[in-house]
Amino acid sequence: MAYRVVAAVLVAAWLFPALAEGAVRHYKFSVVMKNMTRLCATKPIVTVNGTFPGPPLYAREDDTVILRVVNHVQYNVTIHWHGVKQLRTGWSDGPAYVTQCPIQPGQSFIYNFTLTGQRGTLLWHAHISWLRATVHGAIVILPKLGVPYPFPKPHKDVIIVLGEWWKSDTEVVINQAMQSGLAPNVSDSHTINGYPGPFPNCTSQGYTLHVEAGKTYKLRIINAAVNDELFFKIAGHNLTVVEVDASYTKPFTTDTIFIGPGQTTTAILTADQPVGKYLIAISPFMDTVVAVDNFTASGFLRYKGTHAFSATALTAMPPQNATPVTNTFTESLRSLNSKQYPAAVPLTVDHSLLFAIGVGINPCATCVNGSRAVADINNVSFVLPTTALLQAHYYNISGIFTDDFPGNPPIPYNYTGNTTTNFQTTNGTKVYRLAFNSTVQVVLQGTALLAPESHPVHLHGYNFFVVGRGVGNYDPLKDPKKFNLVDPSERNTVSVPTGGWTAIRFRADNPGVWFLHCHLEVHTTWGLKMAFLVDNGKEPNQSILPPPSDLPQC
Ligand SMILES: *[C@@H]1O[C@H](CO)[C@@H](O)[C@H](O)[C@H]1NC(C)=O
Ligand SMILES: *[C@@H]1O[C@H](CO)[C@@H](O)[C@H](O)[C@H]1NC(C)=O
Ligand SMILES: *[C@@H]1O[C@H](CO)[C@@H](O)[C@H](O)[C@H]1NC(C)=O
Ligand SMILES: *[C@@H]1O[C@H](CO)[C@@H](O)[C@H](O)[C@H]1NC(C)=O
Ligand SMILES: *[C@@H]1O[C@H](CO)[C@@H](O)[C@H](O)[C@H]1NC(C)=O
Ligand SMILES: *[C@@H]1O[C@H](CO)[C@@H](O)[C@H](O)[C@H]1NC(C)=O
Ligand SMILES: *[C@@H]1O[C@H](CO)[C@@H](O)[C@H](O)[C@H]1NC(C)=O
Ligand SMILES: *[C@@H]1O[C@H](CO)[C@@H](O)[C@H](O)[C@H]1NC(C)=O
Ligand SMILES: *[C@@H]1O[C@H](CO)[C@@H](O)[C@H](O)[C@H]1NC(C)=O
Ligand SMILES: *[C@@H]1O[C@H](CO)[C@@H](O)[C@H](O)[C@H]1NC(C)=O
Ligand SMILES: *[C@@H]1O[C@H](CO)[C@@H](O)[C@H](O)[C@H]1NC(C)=O
Ligand SMILES: *[C@@H]1O[C@H](CO)[C@@H](O)[C@H](O)[C@H]1NC(C)=O
Ligand SMILES: [Cu+2]
Repeated sequence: MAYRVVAAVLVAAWLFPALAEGAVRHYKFSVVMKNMTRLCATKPIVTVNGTFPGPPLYAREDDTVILRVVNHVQYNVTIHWHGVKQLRTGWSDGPAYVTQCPIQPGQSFIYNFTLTGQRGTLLWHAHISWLRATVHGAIVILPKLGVPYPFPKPHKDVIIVLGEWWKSDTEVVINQAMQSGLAPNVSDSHTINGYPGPFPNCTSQGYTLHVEAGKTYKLRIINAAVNDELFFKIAGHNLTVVEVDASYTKPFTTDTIFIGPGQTTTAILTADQPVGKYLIAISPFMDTVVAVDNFTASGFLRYKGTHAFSATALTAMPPQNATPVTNTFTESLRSLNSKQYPAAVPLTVDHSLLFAIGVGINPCATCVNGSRAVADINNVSFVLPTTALLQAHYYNISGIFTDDFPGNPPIPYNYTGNTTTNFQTTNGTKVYRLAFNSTVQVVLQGTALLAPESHPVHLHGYNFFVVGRGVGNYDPLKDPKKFNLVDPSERNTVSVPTGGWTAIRFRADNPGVWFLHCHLEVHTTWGLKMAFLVDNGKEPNQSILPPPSDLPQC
């Protein structure tokens, strides 16, 4: 296995020697307020360059991106390049108070990173408070020049960004919830490339995808929603999934895409149906009692030559609680694992961790019910520091964090049972320390305290392999026997099933401080987050680079 990996790398280097060095791409993102009308109401929103979704970022594998963010709004801002591995460039990762202090009003910061070993679709988004609701956009990583896709090249590339829209200001929504201790209001609609489609009592625009019969389209589908896992469907058409989270997959065909916040799915659409108009729709997945925005956003797939008044072919969305649809989709995902793109799954494990993840309740004298909703990993509700963790680590500043994050729940219990104890969590700013190049397995175990819920968990700085998943409690004796260590899906965000578990593996070969958190923003806000601190290796090219001179200070 190891020999095959080395051989493939050597062959690639021999075939494409002149292309090892990428180009430099310069970008500027201006963060500005913009009045935007949706659902027949207008409000000012934070944007990049005045657009919603924001501008796409295009680059090739091996390119270096030099991207200057200028903050013209009254909020602190940071931007995260979601899924970009940031090898040794943690300073450019973006989560506020983890890898950097915020870019304050009137300030700017240059993000500087190289796209290594990844190709496909990712997303960028603000990573502070709830600004990512409107500050997000696509990242498209094209293959190196001359390197083909491992599938027939489609006629056209199409970016499809899914989002969520609140009529209220989203900063007010989350601030209100943090004061009351209650769950934040759900959004008023979902959006497809910024548009909700028909809305009750509002003639609202919908997104239209124009196609020509006989042609193929590469849909780069991105879930940039704040709190909702979504189903995506196009009436009358199947989709062939070829890549998720900028990793090629074995192609498989489905009529429904299941996609969590922070995830991306690239799928090929063939315009093989009679000329006409077909509904594109997204609806939420929620298989427990938690409130969710139940609005189905819609748009059209429109063939060239469609008559102006032709009827739209409709489609039935899966029921909101369609767990089997999510299982079928998730279990169909496999790494391509070809000679050129091998799946480097760690076969041994240096750190075997069990993270119990869920929501709880803590007392709060000033809150509406005398208590507040919280979320945690292994009973720790993570509290962000006031200096970035990476700076504290790099400059050896003590008192900012401790490196005693628990690798297991402090008191084992029936995680998916109906226990009524253990609701309370502790506060902490704790990291889990890893030696350079050690291998890690994390079993993400959903808990059923309050309500069990599906959590799309995101790791910064790495892709991981999803080696196993199941319902109920993880069984450390039986379940590893069923792990897929050959071609498991490789990604940066995985949906842990409601009342179940997911096992991931990665090799800690990127030094720095790397955030791990639920990508439902409400749970992140409540504390379902932690960080890995990965020490430098011994070789000079195994150390984090020095911080950029314009790194914002707290
Ligand atoms: C954003 O706007 C600035 C001008 O304010 C412009 O220089 C820059 O090229 C724009 N960026 C993109 C990605 O369109
Ligand atoms: C939004 O519209 C309001 C009311 O017309 C106006 O006062 C405000 O300046 C506008 N904001 C922006 C960013 O254009
Ligand atoms: C980007 O980072 C590289 C080192 O990784 C450095 O050589 C280069 O000067 C940086 N560019 C800018 C514009 O900061
Ligand atoms: C949230 O919903 C409650 C109840 O409907 C409402 O009173 C409140 O104004 C809403 N908050 C925001 C920020 O929209
Ligand atoms: C739509 O408008 C009608 C008539 O004004 C009203 O009765 C109905 O409650 C409205 N529906 C919604 C969802 O606002
Ligand atoms: C979609 O795929 C399913 C299962 O392979 C097949 O039964 C169906 O006919 C396909 N539909 C279209 C429109 O190609
Ligand atoms: C969506 O939720 C609202 C409020 O809970 C409810 O009144 C409405 O019937 C729901 N709509 C659908 C389509 O389920
Ligand atoms: C955990 O609780 C569930 C639900 O009550 C129950 O079905 C299961 O048997 C329990 N597991 C253990 C190990 O006690
Ligand atoms: C937990 O579930 C068991 C079996 O379903 C039931 O007998 C018991 O009453 C439940 N306990 C609580 C606290 O709901
Ligand atoms: C935990 O941290 C939160 C801030 O994130 C704070 O409001 C709360 O008082 C803290 N609780 C305790 C027990 O320290
Ligand atoms: C990491 O460890 C693996 C397995 O021991 C080894 O093959 C690899 O060369 C190491 N990588 C680095 C960068 O040290
Ligand atoms: C912006 O960030 C700075 C540095 O962390 C902090 O002192 C300030 O309070 C923040 N401002 C707001 C409005 O949160
Ligand atoms: Cu969550």
